[in-house]
Amino acid sequence: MNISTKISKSEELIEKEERYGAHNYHPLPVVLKKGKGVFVWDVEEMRYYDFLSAYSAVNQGHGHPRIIKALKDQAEELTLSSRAFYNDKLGDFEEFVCNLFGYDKSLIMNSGVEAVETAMKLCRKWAYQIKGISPDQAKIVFAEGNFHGRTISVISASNDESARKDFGPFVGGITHVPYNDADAFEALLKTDKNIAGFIVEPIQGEAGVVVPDADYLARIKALCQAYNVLFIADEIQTGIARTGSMLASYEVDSEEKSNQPDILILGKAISGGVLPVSAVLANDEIMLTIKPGEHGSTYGGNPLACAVAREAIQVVIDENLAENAQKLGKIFRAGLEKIATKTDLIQSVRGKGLLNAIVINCPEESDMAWDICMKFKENGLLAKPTHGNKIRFAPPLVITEAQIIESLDIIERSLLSVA
Ligand code: IF1
Repeated sequence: MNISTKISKSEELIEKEERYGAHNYHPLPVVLKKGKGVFVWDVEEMRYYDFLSAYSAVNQGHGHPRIIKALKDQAEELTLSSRAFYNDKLGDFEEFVCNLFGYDKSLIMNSGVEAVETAMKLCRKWAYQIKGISPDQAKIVFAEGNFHGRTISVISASNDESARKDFGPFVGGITHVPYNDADAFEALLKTDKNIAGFIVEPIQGEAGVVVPDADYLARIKALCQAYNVLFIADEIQTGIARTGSMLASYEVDSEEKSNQPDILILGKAISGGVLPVSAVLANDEIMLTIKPGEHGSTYGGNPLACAVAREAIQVVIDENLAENAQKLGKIFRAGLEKIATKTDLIQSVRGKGLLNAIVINCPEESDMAWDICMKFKENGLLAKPTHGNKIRFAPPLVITEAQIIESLDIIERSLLSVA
């Protein structure tokens, strides 16, 4: 027998990535080749429920026919113009997102971290040109435990050692306050006149789905207004219906838009997991501080991205995915709570809409959460541990009630079999 026939296709492909790819990830050992709706298939044709949704980028489900059609149609016409010229899709998309989210202007980029970086640059421009902070003195506040991406400037705002170690020196003008502590933020504002903005996730994703107090964002917004500081929400992970409403920070279709950030950052699901598209939204006073030639990106605002993202957001609206996430999220958390009564493995259940997590009853360094995810995989469901002992559950928002029930059954069987 030929020795190579003993190695599965998955093993072969995993070895290849190991051999030729940088070792900057530690993936679960499953090699995916196809996705449709809430399901993905590996190269051995095994089908799984996708409970990661590419970190909440695939809210509309894999291979959504309308988004794929938009991709194909636009690919036949024009994919990239650069911003040296106008293209016929950018203005339509900008108008659409400005009207939907309630801002004067939008700035379209590619990856999420680029949008965060854009927001930081905007915040600094505004600080010097409008607020009147002395040159190079502006500070941006971040919450402890944040995750906003991987560039040097953005990891400068991280306090996660694994994201920072040996990547210094870091960018200055950054200060921290504890998450979900408006008093600490107020104390800082009282003592430091050079604070320009506060960048915060409405729910902390990477930290293991940390949901703040119900009045937290309202207090942050009020403090920002009182001290003339920009309230900047990173909704890259929480936005686009994930947590049961279009955005986690404010109701986009209400008149008041209470808690509306001064700068809104979007990414991931605005393109339904098809290609990287991100967006920063703000009113003129802020956005027009950046002038021609001062910021941009070759692919930012390309017509392919705009056509895809326009359709991907419309799908979320037309299919009532926010409502579905809210309704099924409640059923899902209730199901997890019920499972928690049958095993000691679940320490707590938390989340909002279809962004949820369980905290496993073990130390952060333990392999338990990983072993549980391997068991989920064996039983046909994919999820990934975060921060050691937490497992995030974030299926595509097109999931049905029957599929949620079946997924809960897989989760229960898996947990009871490792217990
Ligand atoms: C990875 C977590 C999720 C984000 C928020 C900006 C970005 C992200 C709130 C940057 C990205 C990702 C990237 C992914 C892991 C991940 C993640 F586990 F780290 F927390 F989603 F849950 N702001 N989140 O969550 O966006 O530049 O990646 O497009 O592989 O690092 P990006």
